[in-house]
Amino acid sequence: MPETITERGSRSGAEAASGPRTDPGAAGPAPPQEAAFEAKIAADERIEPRDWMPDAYRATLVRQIAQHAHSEIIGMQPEANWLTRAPSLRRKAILLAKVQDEAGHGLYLYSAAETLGTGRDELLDKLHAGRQKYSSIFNYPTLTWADVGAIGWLVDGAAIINQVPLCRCSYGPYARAMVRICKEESFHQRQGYELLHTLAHGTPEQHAMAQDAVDRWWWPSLMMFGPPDDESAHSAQSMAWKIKRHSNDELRQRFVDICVPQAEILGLTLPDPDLKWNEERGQHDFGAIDWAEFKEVLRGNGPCNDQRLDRKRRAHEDGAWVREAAAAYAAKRALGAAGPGEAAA
Ligand code: FAQ
Repeated sequence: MPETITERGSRSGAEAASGPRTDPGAAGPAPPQEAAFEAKIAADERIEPRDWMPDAYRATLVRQIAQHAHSEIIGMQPEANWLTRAPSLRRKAILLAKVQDEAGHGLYLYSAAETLGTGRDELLDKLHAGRQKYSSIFNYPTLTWADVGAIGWLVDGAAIINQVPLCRCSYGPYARAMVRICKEESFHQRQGYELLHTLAHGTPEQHAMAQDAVDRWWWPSLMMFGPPDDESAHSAQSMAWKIKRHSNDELRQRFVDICVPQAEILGLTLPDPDLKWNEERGQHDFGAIDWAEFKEVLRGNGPCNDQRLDRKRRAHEDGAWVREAAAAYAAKRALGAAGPGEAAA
């Protein structure tokens, strides 16, 4: 359990108003602690769990961190689908390590959410009830072995672009968790790229399999960055609070610009006839994203939404005995620690 956070960002005790409110949803005069909070944000200092923070800042972090944690855990499923069918012992060992890393990322992130006073059980209950989101990308199927490569190259690649700036997030525990996560994501991206490179330079059938995987994962990867800026409900406030450092469209553009030369080296084509270098902008233009598809996936109607959540719920139920055993063991140890002569084994 996290330590109790005694001083919540409640506005009920607000007395002294000083300066404009930075929390647009907040009513009434600013509480005295708000100025200190804003000064820290302005000075690029970290907000830590015991610091006062506005309720909306806390809620935004819990929402984003929970969605992020759930994505890491649900994101284990598409690749785990290929663990028993990896083409060699080496590939299997690499994939096992990667899938286990994703589980670790989920755990760091649930811990970061706990520092905000929200327990892991509560977040998991919300996920299982369909009341919290996870990334749209994990609702697509992994049809061939090449999909493991495409996920590493594109999905982990997109995750890195999105998450490196989160290492500078204003909330300390989230920012610190992201440092290690990003290092591991870099290895994941490299393994996907190397896998795809091997296939793309193999037999014509292997090349075709790699191309097919890239054709299917390219557009959903662009959707990972979230809705366009003019439809992004949270971006403006999250950027003002320095939770997000860049807008969804900025990061999406950065991803496209990085992928184009990498695709050339792979010898694969990105499935977008409108993709071309724009000399004036110094960036690539790219085609229209199918936002109707994105919205459908978010509504639960993607190709694998039901399967992913069913499997997650089942795994949670199947693991109940582990949680019970761990709790019983912890209670036994606590009892042992409480009095002499009690066995702690
Ligand atoms: N999928 O106002 P915005 C990974 C929702 S980890 C589903 O722009 P925001 C590692 C958004 O929640 C991948 N929902 O929101 C890995 C909001 O809904 P709400 C996950 C999405 O928060 C690799 C609404 O749309 N990464 O891949 C998506 O400012 C391989 C409005 O959107 C993170 O979570 C989406 N793609 O910006 C694991 C990174 N996009 O809450 C295994 C941290 C948006 O109002 C294998 N998160 N929504 O109901 C972020 O950076 C941000 O939360 C964004 C969205 C950029 C995702």
